[in-house]
Amino acid sequence: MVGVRHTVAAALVALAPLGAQAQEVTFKLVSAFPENSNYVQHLEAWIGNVNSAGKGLLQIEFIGGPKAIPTFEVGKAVSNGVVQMAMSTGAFYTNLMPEADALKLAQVTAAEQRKNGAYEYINKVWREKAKLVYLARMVEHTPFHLYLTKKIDKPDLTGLKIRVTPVYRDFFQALHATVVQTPPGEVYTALERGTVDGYGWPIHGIFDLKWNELTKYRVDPGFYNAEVSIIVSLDAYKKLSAKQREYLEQQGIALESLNDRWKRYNAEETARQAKSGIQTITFDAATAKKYYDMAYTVGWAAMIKAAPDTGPQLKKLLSK
Ligand code: 173
Repeated sequence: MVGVRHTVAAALVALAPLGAQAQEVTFKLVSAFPENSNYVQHLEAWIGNVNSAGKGLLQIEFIGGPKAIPTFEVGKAVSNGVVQMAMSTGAFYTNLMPEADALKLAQVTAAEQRKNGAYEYINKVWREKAKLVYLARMVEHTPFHLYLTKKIDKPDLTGLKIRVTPVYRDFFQALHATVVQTPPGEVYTALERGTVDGYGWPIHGIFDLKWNELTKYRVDPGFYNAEVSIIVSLDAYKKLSAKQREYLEQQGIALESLNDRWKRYNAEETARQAKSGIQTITFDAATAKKYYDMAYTVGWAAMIKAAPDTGPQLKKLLSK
């Protein structure tokens, strides 16, 4: 009799997480970008919303930026479940799979990606290859630029040392730059010491870490589409109840739906750069087009070479 009661009790305990009484779960989240960046401000506002509406269901605990986990190790930490979530860009976790860096090449919006099968395909690849759930894109509508401390008059970076991440590496190398990879947190020092003569970065955010103090020129046009997203450990995600998963996905969509904000912010940041004395370097129309097209040609060629099995499908789904 005692044995039977024991078995019933054990069965009930085992079933509990599946029922409506699932316990509140707290996910630790790390940022691959420094804490004093606009991205982290935007992130913290979102976490506030998630936590206030998610009482008793799901909470996110922000544990910090690259001081907690170095930028280029964040992807691995989420994949392994050391933390359950991160805000990162794909370029920071190409050590898990080359595909991570493909999202910068998107010419269709995140909203469109949810409709045309791209979001689904990204999730298939992210889950199978990196044990990551790709929850939501929180930065788009944002070109990258080349910023310089020295003037150029044509798109030839011969003799220049440029700070990169995987985002820019192949393109700047194709323009004959010597490339040096650093996380965002090391750009200021690299500029200050003259280790680099310039860097790749989106149109926004150069004031966050004071790089404006050391930047003389921005090269136009911009290229690609800066991507910052929320990724989740697949193992941790699988342990959530259906209700918790649904809540997290809903909150991801809510975050993604704010992305038009970047259009306004980018216009403000462009004006702020001009006001602070950063000069723009432009090329004639034909050269500018060649520069811009080359970014995509080189970017997709490198992606398809590194990921021949998935690169072509990513290209099809993300290109216009
Ligand atoms: O560090 C970087 O320059 C980088 O790769 C990146 C990607 C997306 C947004 C901001 C920076």
